[in-house]
Amino acid sequence: MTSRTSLPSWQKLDAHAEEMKQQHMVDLFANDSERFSKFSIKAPQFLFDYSKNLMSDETRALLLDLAKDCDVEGWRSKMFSGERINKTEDRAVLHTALRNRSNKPTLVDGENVNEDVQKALNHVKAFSDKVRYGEWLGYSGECITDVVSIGVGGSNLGPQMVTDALNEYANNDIQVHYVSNVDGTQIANVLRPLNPETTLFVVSSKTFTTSETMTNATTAMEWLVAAAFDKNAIAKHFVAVSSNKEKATAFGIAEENIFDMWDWVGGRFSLWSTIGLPIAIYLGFENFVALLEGANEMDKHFCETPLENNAPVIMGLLSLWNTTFLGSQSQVILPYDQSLHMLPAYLQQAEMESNGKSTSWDGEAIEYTTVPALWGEIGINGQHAFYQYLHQGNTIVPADFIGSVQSLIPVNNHHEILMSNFFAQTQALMQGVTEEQVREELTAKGMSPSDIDKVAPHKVHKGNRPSNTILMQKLTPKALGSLIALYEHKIFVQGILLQICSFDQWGVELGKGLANKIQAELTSDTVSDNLDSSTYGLLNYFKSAR
Ligand code: G6Q
Repeated sequence: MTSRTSLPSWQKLDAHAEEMKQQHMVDLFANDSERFSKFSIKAPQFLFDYSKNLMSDETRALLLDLAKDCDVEGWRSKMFSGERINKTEDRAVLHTALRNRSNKPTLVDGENVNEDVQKALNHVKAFSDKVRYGEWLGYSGECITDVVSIGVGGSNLGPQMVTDALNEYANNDIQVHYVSNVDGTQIANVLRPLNPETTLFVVSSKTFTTSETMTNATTAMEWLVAAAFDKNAIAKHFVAVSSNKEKATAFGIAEENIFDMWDWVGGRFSLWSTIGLPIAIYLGFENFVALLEGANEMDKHFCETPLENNAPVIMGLLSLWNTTFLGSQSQVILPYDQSLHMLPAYLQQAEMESNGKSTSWDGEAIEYTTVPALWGEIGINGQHAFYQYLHQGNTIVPADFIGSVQSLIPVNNHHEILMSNFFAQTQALMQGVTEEQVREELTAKGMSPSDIDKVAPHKVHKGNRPSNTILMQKLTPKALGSLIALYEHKIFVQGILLQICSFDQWGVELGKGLANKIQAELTSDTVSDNLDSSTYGLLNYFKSAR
């Protein structure tokens, strides 16, 4: 395999990065009045401004050369046409087929999957309508008032993030709750106020073997049967979403209550599939479809827009630029929107599980830094906490600021205040505050020169800290669909540039097996002495302190 580092475009970027490290964004803005219009894109559902990055016309041209050298466009066609680009698991990657709104066939091994997708969507519509309109009855003939979605990782984060974000669009006749943690505290707290007669469980697990989910589902079944005094109640209160029908039926879920899923949908890309059932129940099928439509608009933008105006392509390239070439180690996601409070956690999984790897798709060790650690928080809360680090820490953390022109719930002048902070922060991170400015300000306040000498160095902000700004009109199901798809495609582009198989997750699989061995140690009388001394000591302590 030819390493990316041997590409002329990569080598030019390497040398160019050294030059750019000497530049300040303040000068780049001062020398180019067109910078904003040059480095911003009107994408479906939002404006994407990337002008506050340490880049020039030359940087962008070189990055686009790299995208061409890496054949991003060719790989994109392979993904959309159903080629098995998930090489290590030998699978196609077709979450885009789930939101395909055209009749264009999508072929997997020569079979058009559109029909299966439509069938599954019809199933979601019929079932969610029944539950919402009070036609699905529990064992005592009562309508459903609460849905508990049991699942973890990709079978949890997407639906929970979306239902939280779009809460305003629900009519709230039915509440949706989530149980992902095997810590009994969570399920106990969720079940405590609920009435078994009016509670429906959706067990979401692509494999139907994930022990945390199976444990929670078993506890939920016991809770239901203890109240109903009848195992037949399970069929009225349990449905499953899984690609493993056999395991789901063996678990006790009635076959007609199993929603199909396919191996060509990765867990972290699956909210568009039947995994989105809790979304459809909570928000209504029309809103679920609007979410799919928004994502489909982004798919079209990604496929049809030239690379230089293609938002996910530019985002993927900038991530590589900031991380691999300029040396940033982490990236922060800052939504200025209360409803998007789960977005950082969602994107953390999407990006880090996809590209947090150090082996290339040909099985060779990767010699360059791949993706940054992703983290984040609601912007305003972050401002009063970790922004200190963003402004003055001695590592640079590129930031994505996400906000809306219109508030979801306008209250007095809250939105102006919120968004003033939003714009001011991106500006301050870019511009910084020079020592001269600090001295001027303190002098104007009447501070003595000796006091100014003491405090001035602490008030200097170097600036030159990159950020992207994503500005939606308003957080709607369509806009959210488009925003999520933007990040999905950014992650895809990153993977191609880095030569990473973005669609496997061996590090997560490792964790799934590890705990079983320890669980056996916890339930046996003694601890085996072939463990390392730390694990041996900890297990013994835990067992004797119980
Ligand atoms: C996602 C990952 C992982 C997975 C969970 C749950 O891409 O593979 O987060 O979704 O481990 O797996 P199941 O859906 O099989 O229970």
